[in-house]
Amino acid sequence: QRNVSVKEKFNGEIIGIEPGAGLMKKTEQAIKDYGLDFTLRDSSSAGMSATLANKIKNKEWVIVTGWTPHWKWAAYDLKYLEDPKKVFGEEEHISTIARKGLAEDKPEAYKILDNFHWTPDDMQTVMLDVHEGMSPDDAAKKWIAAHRDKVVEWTKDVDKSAAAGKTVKLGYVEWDSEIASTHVVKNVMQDLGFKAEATPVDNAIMWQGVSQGSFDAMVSAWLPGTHGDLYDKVKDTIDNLGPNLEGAKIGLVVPDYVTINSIEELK
Ligand code: PBE
Repeated sequence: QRNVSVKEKFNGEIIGIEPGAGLMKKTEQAIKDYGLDFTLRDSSSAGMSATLANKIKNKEWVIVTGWTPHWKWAAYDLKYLEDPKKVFGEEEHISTIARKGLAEDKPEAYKILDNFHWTPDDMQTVMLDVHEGMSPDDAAKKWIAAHRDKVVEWTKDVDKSAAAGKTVKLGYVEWDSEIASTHVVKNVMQDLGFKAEATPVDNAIMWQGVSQGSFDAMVSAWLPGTHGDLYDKVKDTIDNLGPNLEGAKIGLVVPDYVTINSIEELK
């Protein structure tokens, strides 16, 4: 019997997500830099998760474009493939970005955005509830109710009378992690009386929207690597409020039962 190659075990493919994601560009780069004969499949965050679930059910080999924080780490035994060339970078953080002028126009909204800061565990809790069927708003409300101390920190200097009825437009992409963070911030703002809206868009449009002022802010900037190219394009026309979460990561992810450990072994 013929030995099945590593490439064949994975069907020669890597299961991707939305085409505009930073992770997709980094994966194309990894295919080049490591000289891999693999095809990166466009999908969506939900499609990637569905394929991962199916493959794991059948104990088949699969590679997905993956990241942390994400509920999949709580649901399955998974590992990142080592990346000795560091194409996917090392530790990432998620930053909050506002449009220029927001601090002057809506200082109370700006304060909340500037104070917003939580942990990978916090984010994963909200993501898991959404994964298990809760609506993003309900999962956000549940987290807010259970973490009053943090919310009080974020909102401590906010003058409610100045917030009442003011619109705040948040842009985000429908990645599980950003569905979680954006809905938490939106609900915190709504609880204070803001008319906060969260609009899902493509990654490039999210960055452009904040830079051109059609969005007030976003809490979804993965830096320094994942969105580094998008950030460089607009860094002079936005207001970077700094990290809202540390300890994020991106890379190629496989189930634990896959017996290779490094991207090098895909050759
Ligand atoms: N992600 C989740 C995004 C950023 C947040 C890692 C899928 C991306 O690759 O752009």
